[in-house]
Amino acid sequence: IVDVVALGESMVTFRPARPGRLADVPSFDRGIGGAESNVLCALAAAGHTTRWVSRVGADGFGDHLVETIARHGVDTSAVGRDPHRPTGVYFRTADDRDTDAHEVVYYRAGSAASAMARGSVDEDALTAARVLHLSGITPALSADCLELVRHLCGRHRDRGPRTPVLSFDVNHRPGLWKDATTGPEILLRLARGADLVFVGEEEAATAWGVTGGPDALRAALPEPATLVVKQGSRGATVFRHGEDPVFQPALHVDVVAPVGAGDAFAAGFLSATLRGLPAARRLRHGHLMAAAALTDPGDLATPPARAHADRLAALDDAAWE
Ligand code: KDG
Repeated sequence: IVDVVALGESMVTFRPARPGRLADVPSFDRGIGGAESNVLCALAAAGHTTRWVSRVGADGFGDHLVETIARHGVDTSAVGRDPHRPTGVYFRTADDRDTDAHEVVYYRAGSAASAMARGSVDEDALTAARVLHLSGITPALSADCLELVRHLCGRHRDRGPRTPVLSFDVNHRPGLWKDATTGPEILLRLARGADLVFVGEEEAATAWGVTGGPDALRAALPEPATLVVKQGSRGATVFRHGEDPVFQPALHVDVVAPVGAGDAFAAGFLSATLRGLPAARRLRHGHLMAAAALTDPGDLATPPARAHADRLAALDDAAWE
């Protein structure tokens, strides 16, 4: 079995070669994106065994995704090819710190991955792992994807505690849900059934109207054995059953592009969890991976190697305040 398996859609991404409105930019740099494969690539860089389960089109973009993700050290043998549907792609503005002007345009409706369903993905490949990582993006892709995610969570729960551990990043993408209420309700129910949940404070306020900080979020989500509340540039708090919450400040960096930072954070936290490190170290490894992503323009940054991350995580508190 591998350390972490993840199911999700990945896309070829096109980022304008210079800042400005999509309407004005004539050329784009190609990259890859996809929350779950981003997590796996960062985990592979940290020395973990990983597997990506997905579907792509039988086209050049599908080839590029599979080849690139495999080159990061992720097992892609359970990725299916769909001869009838394309690989998803998306475009976004280069400077997404200006949120008013930020544009994200998806071409993923009807994609190969959006047709993932029970029967078209290898379920054995999804369960032979220590951790199964899912995100709230997949259930937004189609009714079949929603049913598949519900099935994986349900099947998982029937088995009692719990192999693989079910890790769930809420990843609320309002633009992917048909209306403003269904998505958040589904995400809340899925999060309640997971063992380990990642959610952003702002994300929770937008999706669920939960304000009032990490304690209020824990009150709204008491079920997961581990709840990680990301508090933007301030830091993150982890709640674990039977233990006091632990807050850990984030590193201060000059943000180039926030996209992919949540995925990187999840990878760092999962890596340190798999290694049995204490809660504060798990958060620090999350912050270190996130810092690498925040200072890189693409969706997928090169994370620090494990030994390097360990040295940085071991710096004393003064370096982290
Ligand atoms: O988490 C970063 C992702 O948003 C990006 O890589 C693309 O998975 C993606 C999505 O669906 O938004």
